[in-house]
Amino acid sequence: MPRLTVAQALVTFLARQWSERDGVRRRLVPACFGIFGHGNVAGVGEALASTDVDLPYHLCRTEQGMVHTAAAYARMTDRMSTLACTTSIGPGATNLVTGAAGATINRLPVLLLPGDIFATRVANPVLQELEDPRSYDVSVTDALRPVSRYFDRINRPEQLPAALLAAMRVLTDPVETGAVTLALPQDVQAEAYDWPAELFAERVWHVPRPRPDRAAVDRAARVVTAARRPLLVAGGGVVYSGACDALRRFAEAHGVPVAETQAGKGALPHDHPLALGALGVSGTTAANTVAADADLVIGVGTRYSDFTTASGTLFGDGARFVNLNVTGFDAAKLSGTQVVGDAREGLAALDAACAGWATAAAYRDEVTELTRRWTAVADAARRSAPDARPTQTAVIGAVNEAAGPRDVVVCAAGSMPGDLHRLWRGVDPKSYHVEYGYSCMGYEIAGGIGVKLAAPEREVFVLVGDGSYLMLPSELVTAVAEGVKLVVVLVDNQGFASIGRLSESVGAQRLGTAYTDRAGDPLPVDLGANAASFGADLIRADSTAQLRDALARARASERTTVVHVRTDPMEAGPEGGAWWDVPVAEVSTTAAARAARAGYEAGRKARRNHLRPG
Ligand SMILES: Cc1ncc(C[n+]2csc(CCOP(=O)(O)OP(=O)(O)O)c2C)c(N)n1
Ligand SMILES: [Mg+2]
Repeated sequence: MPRLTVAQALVTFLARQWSERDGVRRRLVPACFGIFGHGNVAGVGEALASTDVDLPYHLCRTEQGMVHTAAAYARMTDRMSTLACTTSIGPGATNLVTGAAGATINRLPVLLLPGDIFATRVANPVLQELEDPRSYDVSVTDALRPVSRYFDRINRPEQLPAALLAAMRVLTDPVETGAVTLALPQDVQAEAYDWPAELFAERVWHVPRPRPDRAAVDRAARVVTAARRPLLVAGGGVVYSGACDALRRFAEAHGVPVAETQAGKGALPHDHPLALGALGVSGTTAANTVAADADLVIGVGTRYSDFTTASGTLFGDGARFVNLNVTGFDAAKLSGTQVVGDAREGLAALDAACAGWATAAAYRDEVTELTRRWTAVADAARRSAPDARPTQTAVIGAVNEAAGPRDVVVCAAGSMPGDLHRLWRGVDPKSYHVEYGYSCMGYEIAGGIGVKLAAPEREVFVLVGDGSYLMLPSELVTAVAEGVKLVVVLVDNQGFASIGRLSESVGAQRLGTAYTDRAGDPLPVDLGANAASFGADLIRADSTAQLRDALARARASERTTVVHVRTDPMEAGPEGGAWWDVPVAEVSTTAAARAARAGYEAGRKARRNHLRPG
């Protein structure tokens, strides 16, 4: 019966957890990120310092950032591995909420270990305690409940073993995974207990590949083989399941074109004859045209966000849906025929059940022609003259060309995710890492750290807007301190190009979307100098030729390098013509808003119910 504190037991346990799928074993929680305060320094902090186990500690600069880092790490490992995040009580704990929501929405495992107020309550109110007059049972960590897929508060040592097992199960369950929170009252963390030795045995969490029900596959095959204009929508689940080869086999055997969501991008190599590329609001004309006329949508591993369905306007009234998803919750969407199971297993089963069926050559020729037309548009957008200031889409073209096929591009918010979705060309799904479930400004650098830690052999290009940079630049210091090499391309357009454009389209007149002083003049702010002051190497690029040179140097360097490039916020890249539902003021004193409202009402008429029984 080893006698350890709760925190020492926790750390010892975590160092002995493994995940396994397809015979590949890896550490489930190989490292811990954190920031210490009075709520965890004597508990988890002491345990990490004194316990002789393999659980390296990394100091981050913001709690939100470390959750993004953990989520990115999990995404990069196809959810087989994640990082633990330890915080103090109070603001350290609540700083986790945004990252936790992002992880849960993106269905990515992260393990959060916030400190909490005394379980004994003898010292309360402690520094940073909420003090809810209705109940002393409430603490700020309760804010993590709705954004956690498992939440527990360890009020007694005896509660720890069952909570740990439950936490590991949720982290490794593809159906339930997301943020897992174990709130740790600061007195309990330091309390000693005689633990059963079995708690610390090595444990392997087998990540299942649930096979879909035979009858469900047969039902789906009947729907699929009746289709003439099918479209397969590949979501993130295809990538996490390692189903890209199965997807390609299915598409080729049956002549089904494939469009991709943000998380599914790269499921097929960009130059595959059946690859339509990006779908939806951030999609291409090719994918969106095929979607509009599709009589069947086969959604694989997608949650059908509004960006994918163009807020319910993308697919026609006559479209039927077959949804293959590991979660019944997603499979049931749009009233689809449900196939609940692992994407790889499900695609193989559906492939066999559809044997002998294929689309007509004329349909595939249409796909080829639409793709050819979009590619010409994209080619033009990805270029700009060598001595000219690059457009944002030319920045993307330059980064894409500077990056090797296995290098990774990371982005999350602003106008770049849409341009990237449409214009980035990759052959490896792991080379495209755009967080677009939560589209959280500030994810970029922190996420880049997680990507690089999970795949140190790859170069990581973080594309970050000036707005997103200002939200969480501090994680650049973490990258420098931890020796995690990033190439950060800081695309500075002096404000919010994305929201500026959106603001104009809804009649809000770009209010508050440009970084200027009260008089409307440019600010004396130098973000490049800011990055250099954090210890990153800085290269400024004022022309496309300089940008190409800067990217090559940054890639070759061993140090984190920021390439600072200025762009024009009024320049927009080519779009795919899909609608997005952002409700416009129903009454307004301005003509701009009234005109926008008329456009909005016309737009929403195209929304379909998609209630036809699957
Ligand atoms: C944390 C957070 N706050 C607000 C938003 C809403 N939002 C989306 S994009 C954006 C502006 C992003 O600015 P920048 O990074 O400079 O990119 P740009 O739009 O200029 O391309 C804002 C405010 C968000 N996505 N995340
Ligand atoms: Mg900007």
